Amino acid sequence: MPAVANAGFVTYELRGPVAHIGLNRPEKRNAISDAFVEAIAEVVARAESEARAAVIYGHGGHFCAGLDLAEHVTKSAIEGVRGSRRWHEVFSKIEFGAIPFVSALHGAVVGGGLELAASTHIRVADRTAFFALPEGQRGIFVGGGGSVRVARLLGTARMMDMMLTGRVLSAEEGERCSLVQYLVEPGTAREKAHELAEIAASNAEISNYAIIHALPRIQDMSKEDGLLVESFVSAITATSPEAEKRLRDFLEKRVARLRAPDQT
Ligand code: 1HE
Repeated sequence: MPAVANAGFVTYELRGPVAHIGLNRPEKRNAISDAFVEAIAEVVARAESEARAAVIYGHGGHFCAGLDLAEHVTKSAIEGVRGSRRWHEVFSKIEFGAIPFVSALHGAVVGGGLELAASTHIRVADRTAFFALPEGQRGIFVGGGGSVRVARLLGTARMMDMMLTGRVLSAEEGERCSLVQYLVEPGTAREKAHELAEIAASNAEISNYAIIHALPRIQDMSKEDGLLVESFVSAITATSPEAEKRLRDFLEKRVARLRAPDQT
């Protein structure tokens, strides 16, 4: 039986090498309060210590309605800054931690919910998912890393439109705009996310670490700096004992060959 824990706002379950983190405040559409952020931080740390990949999903009808607006209404500017910086820390632990995270999205993926999803490495949406950044309508601004991460996924022009006009993107539009890498039938996002997380979990740990840490950073570098860093990361991963074993497994025909998707 998998270990299941409930840290208040989240459920936690280990399924083989994959930790499942469930946002669990469905009566408030998984809106993220300060205490909720801390619960996420706790289970993310736990997942990193005992799993090789993780899935984040939402209990109830929606993935996440973003920032808890009721709590935010009473905050001063400096409390807002501190709160936003804490979201940055926790979401950066997801983006730049030790293991790959896959988010399984359905229903509302809005505001801070989209920012959370954007900090994961792979996003799987079912066809009920919709995406919005209603910060303009609420009189606020993104504060969970959206101007950095969501803008990089969508491009500034699309994000500008969503923020200024409150435009809601359907799941299909989200896929077309590169917000999500997978689009699946309703109710199947978590299983698909698990399947992908299991595959990622079977990679060499050093490769996953290099992919998670080097790939996004290289995008922020100049072309020449990026190419140099790539060579070093490539050489370090390729000379690990695990790489040697995996390369031999391929050369000595012990592992399956790649095939076109329709031939598998
Ligand atoms: C909330 C929140 C919330 C729901 N904070 N309480 N996010 C938003 O602007 C999205 C606001 N939420 C919605 O548009 C809708 O609630 C949903 C589309 C997500 C779901 O609709 P629905 O009809 O299923 O639920 P509901 O009736 O609107 O909400 C159920 C309850 O959840 C209700 O509380 P109740 O006490 O009346 O039962 C809602 O008030 C509550 N609820 N969403 C607080 N977000 C780090 S900066 C990030 C900035 C942002 O994230 S801005 C975007 C905020």
